[in-house]
Amino acid sequence: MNHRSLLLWMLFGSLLALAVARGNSNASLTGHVLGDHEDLNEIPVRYDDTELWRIHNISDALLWTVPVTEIMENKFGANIWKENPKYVDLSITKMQAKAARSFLNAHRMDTELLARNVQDLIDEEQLEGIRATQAKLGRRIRKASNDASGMNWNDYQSLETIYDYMREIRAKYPDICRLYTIGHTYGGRELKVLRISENPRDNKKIWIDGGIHAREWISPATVTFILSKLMDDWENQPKYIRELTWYIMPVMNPDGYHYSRTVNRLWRKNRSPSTRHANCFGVDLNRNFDIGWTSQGSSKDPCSDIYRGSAPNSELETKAVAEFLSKRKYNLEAYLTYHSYGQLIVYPWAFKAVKVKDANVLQRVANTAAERIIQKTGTPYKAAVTHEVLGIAGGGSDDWSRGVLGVKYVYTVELRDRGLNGFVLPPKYIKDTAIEGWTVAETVAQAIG
Ligand code: 0X9
Ligand code: ZN
Repeated sequence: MNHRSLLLWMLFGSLLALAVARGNSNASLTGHVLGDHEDLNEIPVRYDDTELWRIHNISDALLWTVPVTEIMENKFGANIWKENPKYVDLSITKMQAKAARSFLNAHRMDTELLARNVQDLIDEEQLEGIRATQAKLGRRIRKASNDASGMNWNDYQSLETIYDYMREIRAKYPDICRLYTIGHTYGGRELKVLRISENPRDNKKIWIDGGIHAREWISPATVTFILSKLMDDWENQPKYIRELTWYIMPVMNPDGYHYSRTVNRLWRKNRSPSTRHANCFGVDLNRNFDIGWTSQGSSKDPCSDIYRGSAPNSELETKAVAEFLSKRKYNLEAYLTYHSYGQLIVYPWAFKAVKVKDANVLQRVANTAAERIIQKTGTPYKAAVTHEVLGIAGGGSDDWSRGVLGVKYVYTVELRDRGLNGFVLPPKYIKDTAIEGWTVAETVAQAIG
């Protein structure tokens, strides 16, 4: 066998091992039976011959009421990655590219090519993760590490590893931890929240979630990292951290997360079926909360990536979180939700073009977080009111926690990057990005005081 084919075989072997590792079914998590549409029957979606574009100057087109994203989605089969008042990022097949480009040119919009082949981004992400994990395994054999869950931040982790890690933390610190199953998903997976508290009755509370959107893998990685930062050295944490009750939910959308890891890397929504369209699945959980639900920025179409659902709280995930938090709104001072991408720290409102009345306080705390991030990792984050930088959208968890529960410090953090890799952020950036997420949590905890 020559050198080249040996390399190819090694690559094939690695990918096979990964497929087995990543496909580790979640059935063992709850003993649930997989639904008939679920991943066991599905062939993984590939993004060969798919480009990543940024479309500039969309504001003129929107003024002329040309619904750019809708047209790109429905007419040219594009997958919208990011939409804001300045630009739209999307992936589109090479086959559709020519027609789409002439449509955009006709409406005076420019396209910038961000990546030539999305599948390459996905493959590189996978390979890098495998290599990093193997390097760690090598070290582990020598060091005989005792972390049972196998949790680490060299690569993105499965739902099973994340849940095992939560159990491990609970087992290590039983006096201050409580692990809740706050509900189940359509696919039967558990919705898990870990509470950390020395005084649950009197402490002020902070809630942190991740993984609302399936493909934003850096989000659960960051939220689990926040958990590790808290717990690895709990006794030596400053008072303003130890005197809070922390609620941590790393994955609000476990069905979507698992689906994104096994079938379609770019999946965004949950996986509940639609009664209207046999072939369309999923609701955008960040459009399903009961605030400004019918406002702009979400869709009535079950096939859309920003489908708002059949009613507010129609989804099991939304309902479980809303019920859990509504019962605990007393002393709830902060609601932090981690997404990607864009490097933004944004605060309400999103459902209307108005700022909350204490916007200056929220802006100040967010600025402090952004300054500290620059000092730590050198990454620029922009702090702003949501509707200004991301456009108007109803049904978001952030607006709901402020508008319905009255939480003061409400932030959505859009983690790295700014579009170079988008959702497919190479694993080598996980740790620094997670430090950035942790810095926001630390700064908000300090502001609560
Ligand atoms: O659109 C979203 O839900 C978030 N952006 S993402 O690209 N991660 O999907 C931003 C959420 C901001 N808040 C609300 N729209 N309420
Ligand atoms: Zn998101």
